[in-house]
Parts: sequence; C-alpha cells; structure tokens
Amino acid sequence: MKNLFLVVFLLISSFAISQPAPKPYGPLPTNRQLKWQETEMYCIIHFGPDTYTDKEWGYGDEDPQIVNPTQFSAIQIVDAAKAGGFKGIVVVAKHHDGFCMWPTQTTAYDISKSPYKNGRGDILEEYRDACNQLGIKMGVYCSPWDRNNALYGKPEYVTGVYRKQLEELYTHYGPIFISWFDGANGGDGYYGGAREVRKIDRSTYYGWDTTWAIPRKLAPDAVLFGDVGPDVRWVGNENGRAGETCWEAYTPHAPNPGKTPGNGYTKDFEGTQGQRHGKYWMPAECDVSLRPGWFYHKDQDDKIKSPDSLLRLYYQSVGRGACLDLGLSPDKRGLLFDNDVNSLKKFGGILKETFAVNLAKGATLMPSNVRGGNKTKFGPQNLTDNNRYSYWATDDTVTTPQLIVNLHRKKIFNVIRLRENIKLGQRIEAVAVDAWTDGKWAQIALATSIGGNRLIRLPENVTASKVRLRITQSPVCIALSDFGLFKEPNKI
Ligand code: FUL
Repeated sequence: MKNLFLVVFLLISSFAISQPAPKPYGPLPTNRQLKWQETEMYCIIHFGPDTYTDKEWGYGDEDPQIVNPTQFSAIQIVDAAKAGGFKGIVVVAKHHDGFCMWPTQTTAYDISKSPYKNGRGDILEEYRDACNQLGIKMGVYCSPWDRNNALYGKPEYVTGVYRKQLEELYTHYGPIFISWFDGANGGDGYYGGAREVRKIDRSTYYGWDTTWAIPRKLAPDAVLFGDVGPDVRWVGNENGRAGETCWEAYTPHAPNPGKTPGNGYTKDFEGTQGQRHGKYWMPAECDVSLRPGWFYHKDQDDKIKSPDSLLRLYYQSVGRGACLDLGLSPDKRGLLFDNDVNSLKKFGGILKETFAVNLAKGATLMPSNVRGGNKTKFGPQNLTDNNRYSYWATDDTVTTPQLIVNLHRKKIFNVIRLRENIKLGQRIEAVAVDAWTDGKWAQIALATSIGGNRLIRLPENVTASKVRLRITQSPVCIALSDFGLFKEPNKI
C-alpha cells in the first residue's frame, strides 16, 4: 500500500516537473536585443566642430583648428552619465559635417588636424578608456551623410570611405553595444569645395545589407539602431516619448533608414506604438537631448531639463518597454557644464532611491493558477527578485489569471513594475491592479503592453496591505517575470 502511494506521488510530481514551458508567442528577441533591453538607459554625446560654431549641422567646411577642447575629460562626461543611472554612452564619432573625432586613414578631415593634443589626440580612445574604467558600455554613431567629403554621392564614398570608417571604429574601439545609424542624409554641403546640393537614394545608396554586415561581423553583440531597425527602431519623435501602449514588434515599410515622414520607408508615428502583430522583434529607442539642442550652445545653459522632467521622460520611455537615449553636449572646454551635471546627478539619485527596495519582497504571492500545478517551477516565487527571465506561467488555457500579493502589513508605494519573460515573446495585452484598502479592493491602475518593462507611475501614494494584479487580456497563457512595488521619494 505504502509503495503504491509512493508510485502515485512520484508519477504526479514527475508530471508536474516535466510540464513543458509555454510555447513562445510571436516574434522573439535575439540575445543582443535582450542585452540592449537590460541596458535601459544610455547617453548619446555630441561634440565636434558644431560645439565651436554654435551650429547643429555643420556644413563640412569648418576649420579643424577651431576644435580645441583644452580640458576635455571623457571621465568627467562618462562619470556624470553614470551618476545619472545611465549604463552606456553612444559617441558621435562623426556627425553630418564629416569631421572624424578619431585619427582616421579615410579622410584628412579629422582630429589630427586640430590643435587638440598637438594633433595626436583621439577622442574615441579616451571615451573607450573612460568606459572601461567606469564599467559603462560604449556605442558609436558614424553619420552616413558626410557634407565634407568630395566623394559623397558617388559609390566610392560608400565603399572607400564610409565602410572603412565603420571598420576602423569597430576594430579599434570595441566592444560596442549599439551601432547608431542616423536617417538624415543628402542635401547641401561643402563636398570638397563643390558647395552644392547632392541627393542620394537612401534606400539603395548605402547598400545597407553590406554596410550592416560590418558591425555584425566586428561587433556581433551590438544591436543596429536605425529609423526602421533592423534591431532597434526609432520611436518616431525626438521628445523621448514612447506610446502609452508600445509594442516591441514592428514591420518596417522597407528595411532602410529614412527619417522623413511619408517618404515610403517608415511612418514615424508607427514607431511610437509599434505594432501588436508586427513581423519583427524591433523595440523602440527614445532619443531626446538634455538641452534643447544636441550640441552645446551657451545660450542654452539655463534651459537644461530638470531632474523632474528627466524622470517623466524615464517613465515614458523605459517605463513603456523602450530604452532612453539622452543627448549630452560637452562644451567648448570639452566638459559637461555644471548645470547639466547637477541635473543628471539629482535624477540618478531619485531613481536609485526609488528602486532600492522592492516593497513586494517578502510578500506572500497567491496566483490563481500555476502551470502544471503548484509544485512546478512556474510558480510566482521569483517575481520580486529583479530577475527578468525566471517567471510565473499559467496553464495553456488560463489567459486571464490573477495574482494576490499579500504584503502582511500596510505599505506605501507609488510605482508598480511589471515585466514579462520576453524570451517567450510579448504576450500580455492588458492588466488591472487593485489595492486592498479599508476592507475592500479598489482599482488603482490599468495598463496595456508590458513586454520587457512596464512602470506604472501612480498619481499619488497608495497605502495597502494587499495588492491584486489581474491580467485582463492575453491571447495565450502568461509568462510574467517581475512584480515590483516601489516608492518614489518626495511624493507626500
Ligand atoms: C538626428 C541628427 O540629424 C541630429 O543632428 C542628431 O545627431 C540626432 C541624434 O539625430 O537625426
């Protein structure tokens, strides 16, 4: 008899343990996209001839002698980004004016012609060292458009100049985590003295497949960012804002960059929301600058975004499953101005304080359904561990489960964090959250897309001893990896 019980027990438990993981749903992220998602926030740094001419787009005829950052400190800049909570930087190695911030073999228009370190400077190398020292990831932006180069518009520019520049950058300054491709290109410029308008067909001129193959080969872990991906899409605005509903998937109109709305390649507004049933996993990057311009302008010294507005941007980008790419603009000295540094520091301080303690940690988590039963690994036990890939899953037939989070005593919070295990795709379409206050449940939040990260910033503090998460819409069983409750300081 005893043996029979044992056999039955073993059968049941082996069934529970062998319950297969849920089938993935829709397009899935690659490993490099997962790593990018975990990065969440990085800064794009614009510094070059424009810094000295007060322009945003240099014409390409600016004298290299003007680039003279007497106090350039990559450490100061990267350290300020780090204090802001940013985990990476994207260095603008070459902007549209064509001036290369590293000594290059591809053109004479580079840092070696400037007085910086008597022509022996290398801004890229200095950023690389600073990133290594401070544990920050590095990416590069090398503008395809080159208003200085005489060959621009001819095939030789792409094959003999632009692609060679990418090769130099990826060979000498890696590891690179993001390869940033801009869509603005073709128009008037210096072009080696021709001073004319040159138009190119942006869908064919750069031979994107061959060009993208360079970072793919030399920096296989780097995502490629462009207006329409291929790995990370532009969010469709430069205000740092993803849609309240923001899907990870997207189907580009053509696999080529091109930022002009309605030009047949991409429709900007679609980048903001993505597409629920998009063909590719292509999450959004939200770019926005700390100042009104991307480059430094003295008259913008008092127009720096405050810690509060940075916080709003954070919730509208990172909090909607996208990444935030904040523009930093070192000044003529080659340093970030004090106001910029202070704003970054305060913003980073608030983030750190907010997310230091998950108030749901230690709570009793009671799900309405666990895949294969309570003894399986699919229970909610790891939801408060800040682990993106262990997860609570439900049986295939259960698509609208609920989770009661018993906090055991009253806690005050104002931010809710939800994440899906995106290795299984983006599954959930809508959720509601209730709080147990005064002996009853009251709805405190609604949200749509979750994906890699969803932060619900509540308008005011909520005090509750229990919280209930209701998944209200999902086409398939769920795979939730995170449930967090946090308290942003200074909300009374
Ligand atoms: C834009 C460029 O044209 C701007 O100058 C800036 O570099 C920004 C980040 O991307 O498309």
